[in-house]
Parts: sequence; C-alpha cells; structure tokens
Amino acid sequence: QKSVAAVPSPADEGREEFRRGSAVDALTRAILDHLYFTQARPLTLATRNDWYMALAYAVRDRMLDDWLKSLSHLRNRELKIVSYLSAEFLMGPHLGNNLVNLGIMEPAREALAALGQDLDELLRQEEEPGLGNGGLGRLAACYLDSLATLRVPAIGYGIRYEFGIFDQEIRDGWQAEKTDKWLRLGNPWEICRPEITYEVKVGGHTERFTDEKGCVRVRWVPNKVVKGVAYDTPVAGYRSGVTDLLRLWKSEAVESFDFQAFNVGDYYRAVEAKIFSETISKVLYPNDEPEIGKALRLGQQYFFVSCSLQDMVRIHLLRENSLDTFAASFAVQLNDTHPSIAVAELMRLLVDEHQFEWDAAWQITRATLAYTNHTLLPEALEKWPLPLFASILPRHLEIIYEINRRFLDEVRLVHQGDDQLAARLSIIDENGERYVRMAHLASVGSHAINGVAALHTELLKQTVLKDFYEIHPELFRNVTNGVTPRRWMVLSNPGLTRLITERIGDGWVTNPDELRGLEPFVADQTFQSAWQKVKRENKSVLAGVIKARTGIVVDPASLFDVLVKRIHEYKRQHLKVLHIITLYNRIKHDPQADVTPRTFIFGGKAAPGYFMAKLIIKLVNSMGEVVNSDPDVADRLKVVFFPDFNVTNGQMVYPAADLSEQISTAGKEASGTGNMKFSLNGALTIGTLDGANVEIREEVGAENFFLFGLTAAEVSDLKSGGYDPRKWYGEKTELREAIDQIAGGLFSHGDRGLFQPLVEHLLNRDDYLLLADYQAYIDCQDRVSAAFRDRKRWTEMSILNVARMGKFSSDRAIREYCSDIWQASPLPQD
Ligand code: GPK
Repeated sequence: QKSVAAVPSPADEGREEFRRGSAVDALTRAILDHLYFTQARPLTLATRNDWYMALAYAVRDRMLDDWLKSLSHLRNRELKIVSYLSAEFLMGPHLGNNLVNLGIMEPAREALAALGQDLDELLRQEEEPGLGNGGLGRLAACYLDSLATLRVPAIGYGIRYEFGIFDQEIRDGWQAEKTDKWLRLGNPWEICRPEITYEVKVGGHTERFTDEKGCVRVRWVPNKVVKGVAYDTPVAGYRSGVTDLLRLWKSEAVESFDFQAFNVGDYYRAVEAKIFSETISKVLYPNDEPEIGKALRLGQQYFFVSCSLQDMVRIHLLRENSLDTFAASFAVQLNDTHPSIAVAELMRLLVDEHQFEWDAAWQITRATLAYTNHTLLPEALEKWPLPLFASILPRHLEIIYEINRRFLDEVRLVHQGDDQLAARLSIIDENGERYVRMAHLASVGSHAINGVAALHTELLKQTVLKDFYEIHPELFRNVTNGVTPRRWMVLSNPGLTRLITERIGDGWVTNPDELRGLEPFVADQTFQSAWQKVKRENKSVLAGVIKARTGIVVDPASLFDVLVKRIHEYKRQHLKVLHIITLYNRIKHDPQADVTPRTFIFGGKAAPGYFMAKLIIKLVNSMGEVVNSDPDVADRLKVVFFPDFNVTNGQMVYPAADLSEQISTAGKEASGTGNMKFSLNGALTIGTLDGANVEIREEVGAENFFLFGLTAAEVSDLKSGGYDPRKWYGEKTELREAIDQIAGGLFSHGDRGLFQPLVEHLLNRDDYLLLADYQAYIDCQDRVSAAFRDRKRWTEMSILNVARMGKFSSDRAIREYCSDIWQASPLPQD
C-alpha cells in the first residue's frame, strides 16, 4: 500500500508548475499528459482531434484557479451576482478566445510546435457551439466576456441544446439545412454537475388547500415532471483574474417517475416519458422571430427559467436564511421576452413554495428583474395562445391573471375611465383569439426596461411600449449594444492588433477609448502602408477560403463589399442585389464603363420556414452565376455567397472587409452589432440611419460614413401617406430594368416563375421600401466607388473608424448595465 505521503501535496512545487504553469515546458507536459491520461492515446495514434482535446483540457486546467476562486465568491453575501437569462448564447469557438484571455497564445503555439503540431490547425478543429441564431445570442456571449473582464460576478443561464443552429449548405443555389452535431467529438469546455439538478413541472391542474396555519394555498399537480441537469462552462475574463460561469441546462427524465411506471409494468410509458423529457433541450429553434403556438418552445423557456431561478434560490439560501433579501443577491436580466415567464415563476416560487405574501413577493420580483427589448417588429413580439399556455403552465396563468388584475386596477385608479388604455396595457390580448403578451408580462414585472440603441429606445417609447412609457417613464433606459474587442479584434485580427499595439501600446484592449491615440498617425505614410498591408493580407486569406469553399476566384485588390447577417426582408439583402444588377447593366450597356472592381460577399442563414428569405439566397446565387461568368464583366464584379455564416466564419470575414453594408429600412433594426465588428476592423460603413448606425456615424464622423436613405420618421410618413412602389418603378429606369430582368428570367434560365413572389411583393407591397430607397443607395454607392479609388483618403477614413469606435466595446455597455440597472459592482482586486 502507498503511504499518504506519496500523494503529492498542492505545495509540491514542481507539480504545481506543471498543473497550472503557463510556461512553454509546463504546457508541453500538460498536453502530453492529457493526450495520455484523458484521451488515452499513444503519440503514434493521436488524431488531430486528440491533440485538440489535449490542448483544450490543458487550457481549461489553467482556468481553474480563477474559476474556483470566483465560484467561492458566490457564497459571499456582500456581492451581488448578475444573472443573465438567455435562451441563446452564441459563444463561438472557445479555444482561441481562452488563449487570448489567459494570455498564453504564444506559449501554446511554441509548446505545440515542439510537439510537431500547428496551433492554427488545432484551432480550426473546434466545432463552435452554435447555441444561438444571430445578434441576440452573440450579444449574450460578448456580455459574458465583458462581465468577467470587468470582474463582475455573473452567471449566464440558458439551455444546453443538443443541436444548435443548423449548418447551412448551398445546393443548386438554395439553402439546405444540416443538423448541427456539435457534441459529436466531445466538449472539453463543459463540466457536467450531476448533483446540481432541479425538477420542473409541466401541465396538469391546480388545487386549493388549507395549510396548517389555516391559510388557503395553491398546489400545482402536474401531469409531467422533468429534470434539469447543470452543465458548466468557465468564461475567463481578459487577464482579469475572474472567471465567470455559463450554466446551461440539459433536460432529462426524472428517475422516480420512470420507476413508478416500470413497477406497474408499463415499460413503454416509462420510455415515452423519458423521450418527452429529453426532447425539451434537444434543438434550438432556428428563427430570429418566434413561431407562435409551438408548445415545445414554451416548454423550453419555462424549463430553463425554472431551473435557473431554483438555482438562484439555492445559492441565495447558502448566503442568507431568508429570501427577503433575494434582490440583493441577484440582478436578473431578461434577454428579450424568451425568459419572461420568470416574472410568474419567481412569484410562484415565493408565494407557493416559500409561503410569501403576494405584496412582499411582488416587491422582490420587480426589484430583481429587468427586461431588454431587442425588436420593434410587431410580428416578432412573442405571444402565446391562452389555451396552449394554460395546458402547459396552468398555475402560471392564474398568477398572471392576478398580476394583471392588480396592475390594471392601479392603471384605472390613476387614469379613471380610460378603458381603452387598460385594454392596450393588459398582459392578456383580448382582441379576438386570446393571447398572453410576453412583452407586457416582462414590462410589468421589471424595475427597468431598456432598448439596445438610442434610436431603438426612442422608438420603443413611441410605439410598442408607448403606453407603458406614458404611465412609467422612469422605468425606461437606453443601453446601446457593444461587442468584445477581445474576440472581434485581438483574436480575429492579429495583424491589426499588432500594428495598433506597436503604436499605442495594448491598453486599448480593455480601454478602447485609447484607440483615439491612433489619430495622430492618420496621415503618416508608413503607418498607412502598414495599415493597407494588414487589410490586404486579411483579404488574401479570405480569398483563399472563398476559393476553397465556393470555387470562386476573387481578387484581393478589389473592393470587398460585405453583407453578412441573418437573411430577412427588413435587412434588405435584395436591395444589395438590385445594386449589383445595376452595375452589371452599366457594364453591359457600355463594356468600357468605369466601374470600380468589387467583390460582393453575402453570408447568412434563413429561417428554414421563411420562404422569402430562402428565395433571396437563391436569387443571390443565381444572379451571381450570371455576373461571374459573363466575359463582358471581365472579373470586375464577383458575387460570392459564403456558406454557413457563423462566429468562426465571421472571424475571417469582418477583418477582410472594405465596406460594411448596414442597409436595413430605418426603424427596423434594433441595433445591429455586426456594424460594430466591421468598423472596429477598419471597414467603412454604408448605411441607413437605423439602430446603432446612428451612433456609429456620430462617433466616427459624418465624413467617414456613407449615409443614405429615408429616416425612420420619413419611412412612417411615407407609409401613412399610402406608399405606392409602382411610382418609383415607373420613374427610375435602372431600377425598372433590374426588376424586369429578375422577373423576365435573366437569372433563372428563362424561368419567369421562380422569382415572381419576390418581384410581386416588391411591386405591390414593398413593406421595406426598397424602391423608395433604391436611388439614394445607388448614388451613395457611386460615392463609395469614387472614394475607394483615392487610396490615401480611404485609408485615413479606415483608420479614423477604428480610432473612434471605443464606445462600442461591450465593456462600456456592461458598465452601464451595472450602474443604471443592476447596481452591481466588480470584485475588489485580490
Ligand atoms: C432581435 F428580437 C430579436 C431576436 O429575436 N433576435 C435577434 O437577434 C437582434 N435580435 C436585433 O435584430 C439586432 O438589431 C440587435 O443588435 C441584436 O438583437 C442584439 O440586441
């Protein structure tokens, strides 16, 4: 038998060095150890994935000291914990980001090189966790990075989808969806916590009973119970010493339930219960906006909210013996209405499970919760048909009725006799089929409501939440979105990072206002050439990837004109198509026409059930085929649809862009965050006065931004005056020609039917005013072309864009949430 003394103690220095050290030889040893002990692979048989896994575990080990320290702070009652509730976290690949934030990119590269491995190849091996659709999910990920970097104790709570956002393939120009099997090769970043589980009830009915104190209480008798199991992923701050927690819930069957059924011999019923349970966290809904009436989606929302709130209650009760002070322990942010059932669930936990009086429970609930709205599109506002809601959450519906009754009583008291107002504010939509309006539930249950850009917040106050704003203006704030410069600069654009850091040091990574320090170099010849060289190299890299994935050869010297984001009519990818066709026609009419060579790069996924969005993808590809193969064009225009746009691909695309397309109809894009990533990487923006474009233009200067199009006010005036797209079609020759060509089958081998729905929509409705904005867009693009030819001037504008983007760091946004909404503070430096 071995003696206890043979077990190395943590004080054993040599061992510590290898367990935690970040020196090259320590990393080398750690990687080899994991290859052997974790992957169980001899060197001779190790696959690329084995190496990736071994490296990932070695990196994760190096996050543990900070992580465990940070987790121990959760028990410190003095520290408020930010709890970010989100149905989506679009984290992107972890390895590179962790290497950046831990500051061990170069040691890791060296260690691997000594082992005959290439770090970049292993970075490419990681399959990104695509647990989100687009902007909203990616924002949550940027915010976790900033919370950890700013040393704020935080937990991101969400769902561990077994299948994330589908992988997109392009077949015959159409989008094809492929299941995202991201867990196939294992996930070294998560740690399963089989002991952190909660039961979640579903369906059934409620009963009233009198408790031992003689109070009438409510019992919820469900017809199903499922279990949520915690999966934890560490989120390291950028050299901050704090590592926060992403806790995602996986649904499983409750053993006791199975067992009962099994005892009475009902084996199949037991298996069915298991299947139902596991279905809840099976797949991410791939829509940017909700599909109404999908019971499973409501089940997912309730599932993760209930697990998360139960977890917070448990953590709070480790600190204090009463829930009275819950709001001092947790600031809970609702990322859109997806988690807004939290309002009713926290009430249920306090009133039904912890015997609180209604008023006390309500006060705690409102003090704890705050709501972020991410959209003004009426069709994107979540609502649940009452019968469906009642069948899944019968107790919550009762609670919502009571919340609503008390809320509307207050409204009537202050605004006597205004029944219209009460009907408009009601959580229950009573116009026709009845619905629960989730934005109303979230608004009534929160102490703060915020929009995600200045314009968006103003429009929120004037439109979808107007009545709430009028009765409670003090609840409203704006917090303009931001993105993390760690992933979106340091990691994805090492060339630019190096160049900037050579000039102004590296303070800008956490204090991006320091980027202003670049302004003195705008006209500096050497600096300009170095700047151009970085962009050119990024473009060459992207050109290589484009060739490999699409077969299309593009010229890195051409203007890279990029439109990447989810495909949506309001984002107007088809306006870009009209522009390309217009340039094409100019060349066709005059083969000598002076057209600035451009490469048009599109990317983005369409919701699988969104017909028009999928047709737009087909149109881009069909039009591209014609343009790309026309000898008259002589390679001056190239159109590329870059398949499967995701975080990984974004990291290659943003740094390679010259021009950022932000062309949504004014008033429709809540903020946008891609716009920030482009500009931060030195692309110039062509855009409308929409979302955060307004503020980006303010920061970088109007002279460094290509503005076009109607304003939000003009859009709504035009619409209320009875907009007729045919008028524009009749007046603008180039526009008419382009539309006629689409309709006439020029891009569909003569098939006039293929794009007819799109053409029809443009000519008869044109909800997003493409025709009204067309000419302004074309004219503005002509100015872009001219500007690009003045290389010196273009480079200056590019440098100024980067120098003035400091505001759009997610660190700034998180500081605002902390002070204006959460009242949360950073951990003191230890
Ligand atoms: C908004 F409502 C939604 C949604 O369901 N999904 C989503 O990604 C986006 N968004 C907005 O469309 C963007 O303008 C915004 O920048 C982003 O959320 C983050 O706030």
